[in-house]
Amino acid sequence: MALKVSDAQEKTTAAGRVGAEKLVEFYRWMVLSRRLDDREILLKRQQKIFFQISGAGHEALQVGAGLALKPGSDWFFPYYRDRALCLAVGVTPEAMMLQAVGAATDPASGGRQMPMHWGDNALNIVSTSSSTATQLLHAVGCAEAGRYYNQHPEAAAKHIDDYRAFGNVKFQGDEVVLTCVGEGSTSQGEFWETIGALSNSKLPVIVCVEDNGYAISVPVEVNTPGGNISKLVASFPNFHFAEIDGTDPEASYLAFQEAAAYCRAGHGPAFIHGHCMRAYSHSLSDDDKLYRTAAERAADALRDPLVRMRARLLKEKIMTEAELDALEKEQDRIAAAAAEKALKAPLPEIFSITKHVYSENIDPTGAAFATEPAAPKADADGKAPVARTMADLLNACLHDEMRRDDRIVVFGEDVADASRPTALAETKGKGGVFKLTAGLQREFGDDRVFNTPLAEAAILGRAIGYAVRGMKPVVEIQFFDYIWPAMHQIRNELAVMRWRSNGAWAAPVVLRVPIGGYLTGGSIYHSQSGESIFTHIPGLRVVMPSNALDANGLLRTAIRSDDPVLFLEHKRLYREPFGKGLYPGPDYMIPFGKAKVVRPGTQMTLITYGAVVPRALQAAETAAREHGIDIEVIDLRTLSPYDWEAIATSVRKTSRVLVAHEDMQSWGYGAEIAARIADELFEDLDAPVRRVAGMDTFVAYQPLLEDEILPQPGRILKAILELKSY
Ligand SMILES: Cc1ncc(C[n+]2csc(CCOP(=O)(O)OP(=O)(O)O)c2C)c(N)n1
Ligand SMILES: [Mg+2]
Repeated sequence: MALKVSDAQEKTTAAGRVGAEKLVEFYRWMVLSRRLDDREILLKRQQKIFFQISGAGHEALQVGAGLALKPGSDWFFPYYRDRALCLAVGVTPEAMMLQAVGAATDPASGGRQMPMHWGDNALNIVSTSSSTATQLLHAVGCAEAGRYYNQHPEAAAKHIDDYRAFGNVKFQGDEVVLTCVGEGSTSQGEFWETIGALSNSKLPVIVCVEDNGYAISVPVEVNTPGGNISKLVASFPNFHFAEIDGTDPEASYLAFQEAAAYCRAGHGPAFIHGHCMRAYSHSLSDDDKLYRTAAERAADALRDPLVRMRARLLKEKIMTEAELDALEKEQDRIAAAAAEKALKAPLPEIFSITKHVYSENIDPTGAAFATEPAAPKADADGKAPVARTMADLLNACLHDEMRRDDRIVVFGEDVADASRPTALAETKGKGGVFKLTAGLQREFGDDRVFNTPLAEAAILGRAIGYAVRGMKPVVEIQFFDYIWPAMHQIRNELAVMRWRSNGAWAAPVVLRVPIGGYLTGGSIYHSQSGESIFTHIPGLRVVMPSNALDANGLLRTAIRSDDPVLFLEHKRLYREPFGKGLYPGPDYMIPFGKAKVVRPGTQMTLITYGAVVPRALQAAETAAREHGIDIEVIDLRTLSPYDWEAIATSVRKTSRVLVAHEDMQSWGYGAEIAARIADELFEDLDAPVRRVAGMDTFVAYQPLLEDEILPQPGRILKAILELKSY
């Protein structure tokens, strides 16, 4: 659209630092943004859309940002108010309205997300959630991935035999990542984790705080000690800082230009704090008269960026009243036309609901992931190959896969051999508290294997940022007991990224987590289980091997597949003689959802996984030896998906079922299995489905207590005998 600049422009001497034409362009985008909000508000009142939140009052800051950056080349992790930003970088009014009505053709989410939840592949706008501040960490990972691709362009090549066959990797030498957040959400730990990570790594990320003075009804001084976020962040090294009037589009534009230049030059990140205002309430579900005084609201209204910009264009004789009216009318027409079109768009089909929960491209349960172990090789000195522990074969898998795939990066707490170069040269190196990542940094370098700050949400958030750009982060949470700070990222971001973006974005991260008890002294904070909390999350694969060979094959499947995987490694099994295996070569894979019958039997089915597998086998052997009961023991190996066929086949044969697991019984993993057996195999059962599980408590330090709390072979045997006599 050609810009309409009045002849009056000739007469002005004060068209600002950017020229009259730019000022008019700013105003045009600002008005379009406001008119789209107003149109949505109308539609909401007519009950034609179902939610409305506006960007009113933030337009100047956002237009300045959008026009200063490079659409399709720079990357964007916006906030839910960022309508004007997204318009300025290329999202169409129609696309916005399609989301508001929840149309099938909504390009950001296919009708799955509320309006103002952005996402556009071509424009590098990564799918937005409603969780405030999670997006900041994604921006960090995204910038890290960009830096990595620029230093290793060969890593971007497509490969047909794994997840790299899908998705286009793009990167530009001078790209900048913009992420925005409200001032209230700077209270989140993820904000501070972001500032710390950016400062450390000097990444080209602009963090924009859109400060409208309120977080719903909570004023800024409650969230920000002293009331000014700029003052609080000022001591972080390497940043370019700017605190600006975010109701002035010109000041905003210039500030973003300056920040982008600083980032592109490789000096480090930038922080822009824009003071804007809220022209309307927080959302259409809020009424700010309930918590703001009339005087305050009146004073704020004077700072409305549209009112101020209109006055300026008139005062500086850049546009006449009639020209302004015409411009506004035209934007209103565009908004109305977009709404009209969107209201006629097709709605999503019911059958589409489950699409994109998991990858549509790669099925990790498929035959392509069933390979045979390679024939064992003798050692270099001719000695017969020795069986190796789960820890060894997991470490071997990581080495093999990192050699094969240069998109893999490994990070977490203590996972590097040594962060300091002199220490790396002069010491053996750490390589993880359980040594699972030992030697990876030494072989693959600091940009592929590195320690992170002690911040679990940041590990996950950064991994998501890497993964949306086609990288394969294989990250570690040091102990399952400390996964909880990352839970928000796992539940609301990692698992849902593909579904909420209707398949446009995905985050196939592999998350390795040591889990479980039986440690003698592990106590509450080093012995937790809790897998059922994660199997309850759609979009996430959950794996829990019981032996070295399975661990090796399943980790490889996790890495080569296209879904996020929670890979649970039982600490007690890491170095256990039980379950040692021969190295199966660099291509051994086990499909997900394929259980293993670890002891065939005819009289009872015992379903289990993880560290209960050896305990269940022990109980089964005693049952056979001392009581003549022939038990079939099934190791599920993967918990989501799980092998229903294997369960059903066994239960049809034995008619008696016991489910055993270490995690607590109530609402536990076994409850779902038991319920489904009762539901679908009722006719085949001769007895109720029984469970043996951890007590409904925590794991205690004193071994006497731990032994009682966790299921032991004796308790499993007792349940077997009870069930047999039922
Ligand atoms: C993690 C999280 N907690 C709470 C909410 C509910 N919520 C939505 S917006 C909001 C206030 C955000 O305030 P601010 O960051 O200042 O942004 P603004 O809405 O003012 O633009 C809250 C509490 C949420 N979406 N996410
Ligand atoms: Mg706010």
